Amino acid sequence: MKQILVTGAVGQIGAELTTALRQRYGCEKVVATDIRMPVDKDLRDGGPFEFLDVLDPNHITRVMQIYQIGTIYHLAAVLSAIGESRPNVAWTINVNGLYNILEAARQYQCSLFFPSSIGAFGKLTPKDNTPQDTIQRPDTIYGVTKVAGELICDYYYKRFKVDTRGVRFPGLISCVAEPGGGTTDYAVEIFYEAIKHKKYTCYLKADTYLDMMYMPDALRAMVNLMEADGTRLLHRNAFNVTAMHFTPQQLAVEIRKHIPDFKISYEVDPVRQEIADSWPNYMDDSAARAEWGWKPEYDLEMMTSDMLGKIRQKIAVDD
Ligand code: AKB
Repeated sequence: MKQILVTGAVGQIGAELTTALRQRYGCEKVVATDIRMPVDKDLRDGGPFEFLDVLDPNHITRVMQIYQIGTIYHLAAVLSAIGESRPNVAWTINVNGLYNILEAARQYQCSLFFPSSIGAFGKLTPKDNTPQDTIQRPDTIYGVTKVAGELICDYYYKRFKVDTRGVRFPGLISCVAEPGGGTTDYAVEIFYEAIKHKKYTCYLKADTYLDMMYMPDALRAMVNLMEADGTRLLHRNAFNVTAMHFTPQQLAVEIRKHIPDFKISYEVDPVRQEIADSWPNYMDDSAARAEWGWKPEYDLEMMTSDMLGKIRQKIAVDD
């Protein structure tokens, strides 16, 4: 088996995916890369780590020449809310970075995983049971880059036979690396604040529905899709995948089952609220279920209980 390259390995998804891939395929098989050095010792020393700026094709070529890369998980990206404050950076990293990685995948005959997002939808998209194939007119630069990414991945498969695959992730909830600059980040922050201060001020309105997924399910989604029989894939890229959908108010009710005096208040951030209002309430992920057997394990109840337990342990160790 050839090696696996992970870009953005220090980010929210990358940190956990790198560990999961090393456990599954062996430490030396997984080359973690980022423009930031990992603070986490296991991530830094648990297998090869390379400094890699996806905007520099020479960097990418150097890493491809050192290692025998067969699969790339391209996770280096700017999220939705930060994208709105720095649209040029979002475009450059999300589009040019992906293009450079696709070119490397073409030249070195690698398969490629690219994460799209619920951000690829917009106000004109049906909000409930959002179909796999539907209107995509996003209003954010992040969404524009994700639609462009979905299309160029399809193009590289059709034109150059690069084995591109991907999903549209909902908000991801995890307790290892924190997200940064996303619209769905509240669903992670709330747990830390609930444990530390028993209160949380949410920047989205109480009744804002969004799709969400717990990180263990997201990791399985990526690995299962990349290991799936390619002949069964009709869509290949941008599969809708989801595990649960809830509002901030509903999440607070669930947390209160464990921390009865937890209080939530609301101070709406208009930028993030507008982004959230343009995204689906919940997606139809039947194509992913039919084509490669997608099935989530964690619902709201299981995720909440697991998050609270793990964050309590983490805080106790840090103290
Ligand atoms: C964000 O909020 O920007 C991301 C996403 C849903 O793509 N978590």
